[in-house]
Amino acid sequence: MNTELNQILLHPSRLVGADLPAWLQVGGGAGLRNALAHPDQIINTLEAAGLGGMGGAGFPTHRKWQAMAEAPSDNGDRYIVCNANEDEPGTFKDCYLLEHTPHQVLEGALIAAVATRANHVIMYINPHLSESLANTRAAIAQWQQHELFKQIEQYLGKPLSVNVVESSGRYIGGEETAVISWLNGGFPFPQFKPPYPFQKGVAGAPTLLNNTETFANVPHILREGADWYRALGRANGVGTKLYSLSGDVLNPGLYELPMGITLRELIDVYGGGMLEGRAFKAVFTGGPSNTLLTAKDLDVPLDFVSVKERHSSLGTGAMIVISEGTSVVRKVAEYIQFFADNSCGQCPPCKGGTFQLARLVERVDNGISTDEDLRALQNLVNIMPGGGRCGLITGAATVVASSMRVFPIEFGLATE
Ligand code: L3W
Repeated sequence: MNTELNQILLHPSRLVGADLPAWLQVGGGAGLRNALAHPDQIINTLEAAGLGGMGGAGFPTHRKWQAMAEAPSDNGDRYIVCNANEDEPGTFKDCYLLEHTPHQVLEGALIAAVATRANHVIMYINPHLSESLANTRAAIAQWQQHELFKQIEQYLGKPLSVNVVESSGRYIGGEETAVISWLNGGFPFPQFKPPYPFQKGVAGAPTLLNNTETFANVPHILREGADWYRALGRANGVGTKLYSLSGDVLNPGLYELPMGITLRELIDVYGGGMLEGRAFKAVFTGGPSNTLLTAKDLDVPLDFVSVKERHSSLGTGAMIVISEGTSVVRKVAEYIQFFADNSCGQCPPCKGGTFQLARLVERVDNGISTDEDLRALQNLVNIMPGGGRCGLITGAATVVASSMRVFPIEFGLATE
């Protein structure tokens, strides 16, 4: 058996579903107990562990939690939000966690409540994920009957509410300020930052919003310690990462592996290699809104720092592999159409820009693009980045710019 696969979050013994006694038998609850014993040490431990946000940005978790812990609240209310909107192409990890091991996610969110003295926890879940919703609801009810939950309330000096809120099911509803908009009763429109959620979040109160996978790591770090967690990683990575592997590989699927394994190892050892007879061509990273990785990047360690050094991004850990013979233009046309359809429409450069990108890439794919179309595409990808309230516009431009640069012939661009 490969001991590096599914060691922590997806360890088979921990996939117990909504069964709290079973979770407590496999080490569950120990992290929360340690957190309650030394609440002032929680954030330091996360800093020493080097945990980063798993929703795509890799932002240091301890910095976000510290900002939240220090944020004043007018009426004493403070919110934790676990983001399980998960709707981007190629990412399928958060739904798996909530379906198969909801207690570890909830324990992480409860530890966050202790660390930042929050009295509300909201599990924000995509309504399409029916099993995740059902198991999370069942798991919450179980925690609420447990003595550890009462200890948290004693520590806080007030009741702790834990609720599931179904998101709108829209892609854009996963962006953190759009989450806040929805939870405050509006359409999930992203907003300019600052203010960050810790400054003005749900009901105007300080709010800590993390991805589901980020919370799932926390109980283990609090149970086993920061050094243990760091040592699990390779290269610039710490801990483990859930990689959503899809596309032209023999064994697509969800793999928990040391953060920092190479792209080659992920594809060849865990993905079983490329589909028979196919050669590797490129990877869209989740996303898919980043610079493409190509054959020269096969030995890049898949951690936030190393992938950034290649001018791309690890993103959510989604790796969509394509092979020689697969049209990059066709794939890009599909993703850009997705972004155009999902642009919320608040920012004209995004709504118009993604619409034009989709139209032009489709023309390239249909073999009817003109030189003028290609110049328009080039111009758009230059002017669009940063032109909206959220990252959608930048992601869409980045993936087109990158594919034009790496595969100019497929776009009908002359090469030198
Ligand atoms: C405290 C400060 N907190 C920033 C927080 C901020 C946020 C996090 C990351 O991007 C990425 C993007 C997509 N004090 C802070 C602070 N923060 N400064 O840190 O910040 P930012 O702005 O990079 O966050 P973001 O806009 O959430 C996320 C990539 O993820 N992505 C997107 C996935 C989309 C979905 C979806 O919509 N369902 O999952 C995928 O890879 O490209 O790079 O929390 O508040 N001084």
